[in-house]
Amino acid sequence: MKNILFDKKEFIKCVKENVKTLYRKTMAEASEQEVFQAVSYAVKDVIIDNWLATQQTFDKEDPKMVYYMSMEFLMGRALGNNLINLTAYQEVKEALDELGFDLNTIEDQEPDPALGNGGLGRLAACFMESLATLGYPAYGCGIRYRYGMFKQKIKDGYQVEVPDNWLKNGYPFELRRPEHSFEVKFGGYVQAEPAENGRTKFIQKNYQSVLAVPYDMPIVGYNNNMVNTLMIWDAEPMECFELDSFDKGDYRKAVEQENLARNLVEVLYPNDNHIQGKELRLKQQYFFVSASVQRAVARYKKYHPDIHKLYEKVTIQMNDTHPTVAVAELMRILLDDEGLTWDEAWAITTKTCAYTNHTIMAEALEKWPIEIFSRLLPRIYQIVEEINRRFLLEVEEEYPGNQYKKDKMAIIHDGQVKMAHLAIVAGYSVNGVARLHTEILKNQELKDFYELYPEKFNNKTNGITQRRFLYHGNPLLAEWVTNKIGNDWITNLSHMEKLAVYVDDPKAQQEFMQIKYQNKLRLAKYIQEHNGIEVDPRSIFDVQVKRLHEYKRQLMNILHVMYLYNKIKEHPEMEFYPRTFIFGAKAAAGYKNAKLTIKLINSVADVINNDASIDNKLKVVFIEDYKVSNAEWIFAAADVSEQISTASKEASGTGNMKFMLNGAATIGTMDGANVEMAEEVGKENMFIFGMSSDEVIAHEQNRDYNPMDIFNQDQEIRQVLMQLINGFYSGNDTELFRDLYNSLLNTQCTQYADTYFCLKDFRSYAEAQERVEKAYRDEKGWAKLVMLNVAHVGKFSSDRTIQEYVDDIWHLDKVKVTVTEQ
Ligand code: Z2T
Repeated sequence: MKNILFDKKEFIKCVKENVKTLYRKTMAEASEQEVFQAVSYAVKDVIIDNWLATQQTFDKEDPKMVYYMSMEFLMGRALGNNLINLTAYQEVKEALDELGFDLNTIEDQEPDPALGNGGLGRLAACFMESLATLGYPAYGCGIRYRYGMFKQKIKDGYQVEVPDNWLKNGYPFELRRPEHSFEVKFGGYVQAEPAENGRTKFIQKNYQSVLAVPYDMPIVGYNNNMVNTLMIWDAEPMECFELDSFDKGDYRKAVEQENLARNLVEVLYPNDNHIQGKELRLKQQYFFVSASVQRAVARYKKYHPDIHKLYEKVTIQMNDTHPTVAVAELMRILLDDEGLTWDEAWAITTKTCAYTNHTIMAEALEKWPIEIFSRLLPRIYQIVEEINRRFLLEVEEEYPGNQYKKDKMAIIHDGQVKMAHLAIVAGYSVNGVARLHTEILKNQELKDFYELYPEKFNNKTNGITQRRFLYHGNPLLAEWVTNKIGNDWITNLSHMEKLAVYVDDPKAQQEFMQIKYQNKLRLAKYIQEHNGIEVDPRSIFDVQVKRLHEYKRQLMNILHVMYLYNKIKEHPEMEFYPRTFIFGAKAAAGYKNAKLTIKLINSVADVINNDASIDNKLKVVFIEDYKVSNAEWIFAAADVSEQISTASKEASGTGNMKFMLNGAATIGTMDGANVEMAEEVGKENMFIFGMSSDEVIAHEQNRDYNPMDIFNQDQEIRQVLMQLINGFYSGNDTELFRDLYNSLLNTQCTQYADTYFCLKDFRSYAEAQERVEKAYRDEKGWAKLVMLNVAHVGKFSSDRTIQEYVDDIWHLDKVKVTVTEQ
């Protein structure tokens, strides 16, 4: 087996050679960025052999494949994790040491490919990694955005968005594959023409088109030679001579097509759990979906004569409704290109496509105005109309004369195309991402569809990959775990259970907490360097990192900090265990209250961090530019994990699992996957508070909650709220935080005051925080509690999640890859 990584000498030679050919430099002259590139190309060399071998295995064994279609893949840096999965991390570290470079510093040179917003995109990345590690054939399909998630700067306490030009130095782990390009057509009109077989042919005329060119990124499985592919599509202008003959020499159109190609993949929409309904976004969706479905069908046809059995070799998972045009695109290909009848095409499509729902937040449900949809995708719109027409006949049959049902369930209604309805009707599986979330889908949001198609609904509780979030992110703890229980946990996280025997062992407890302390030092240094704030590593690190959204209640967290500060000021003698409240969050650029919450956190930090009178009992830190790479350090250093969404609103959460894996205790509501975490580790080993989802839903339905009652009765809450509008944290500017105050209390300004029940849950939250403090003071008790959390984290590996998708939805077979010299 040729594998330079296992030969230190060869590897060093290869890196030197790369520096020479890429930059005409010696190692001594090369910059860290250049060394990063040289090392990455050396690593890619090894990956390529495994990648080739994997593709050859696919060609030979002809396995079924999943095409995981997602607008977002939040991959994070590749170098470190590729080395880990090649089991070459240690060797390469030593080789670089010999060359006088530190691997961590070299890893730091890699841009953080941030082609996603938050949970949904990071889940897709964890899934790709688990699929490769478990040996399942998979393609990820997405968009190669020129600019990913914006970089966040904090200026004067405000978020400033800076473009993320992640490709500027060239990205070593991608491969352009122009030979797999496809044309994607937009606009124009559809002409019906009689076909030879007596049927009608539908031809799109006077359209504009772009060329979709895939870039492949390798997805390296752990220690198994498997390398799957993430194909992300770039848009290039079609060559002029390929214009419709009618349009030849049409200069204006040629320029338009160039612009279309340039704009299409320019930037990721930076909204998490919210849609803007922009035409360009629909273009992006159809662009990557059409190219991916064309590629899937082409690959199938290369080996299989009978298109009717497509579903035996191809399954398409739609990551939320964003890629739902896939069902209509597949219908179009089967009808128009393959010449099948409607019934034949429908039979295939409904056995091929499956849908995952990630939210019940109303503002995230995709509904496209038919004006935009039909103008941009005229043929696709025709097909959706026909799907809708036939579906409504089915509803009529099931519920004769029930117009109300039809209006509620229609795919096209009220001038809009409802993508979730399309996905459910055309898909063979509908899944939620945590048990509670799936139950809410079945019993509330999608009740009508559940009653019509109960067999389609299933739950797949999310998971995370321990290779990134423990092995790579927390090497000290990873090594400790391996010393205690061996290294089976790397590919089977349920082995963590074996740590349970150590939870009462004083030596093990001490080792565990010492590692936590080291990780806190590492983060404290990062904070010192990036924020200029000195934090005490012995204080409780209480962390909320996630996208900024009102339902996630960062506002409740900071209001509680303000409340604590008031208490400490009023009762300086009071016992109080020093705490560092750490936040990290990006707000969508147009989300006013979210951005104002960031400003509030920074303003509170300014006041509290500079008040010498409180004796460093409280510190508040806002970490700039929260992203996958610094997340790994943050999880490793956390004592307390804030998972405090209004119950029913967080579909699952995945940060919660990453904290648990790294030995933090959760303070949280009974929401999303927190419910299942409590089931695994026991409620007594978490700090649960707040209303249940049933209580929240009841208040929403009865509209019987008035936050003014709390404001009037609770003096301490009232004091905190007044501090939002009396200039206490805003240099006497009483208006700066007025909108936040209004969002909590004023029904004139928002439809419902305190939509997310921050004040309603406040007391229960504060009380849970007191329990946290009390528990933390008991050193042994705390060590035991967090060790129990780690011991019971097994369920939350994305390996388990993927195995469930495979067993219940995809039905894939594992392949084994052996590498021979090429
Ligand atoms: C997103 O990150 C999530 C849901 C969305 O619904 C959109 C985005 Cl960009 C359309 C998150 C959920 O909020 C979170 O609870 C969940 O853990 C994550 O998806 C992965 O399922």
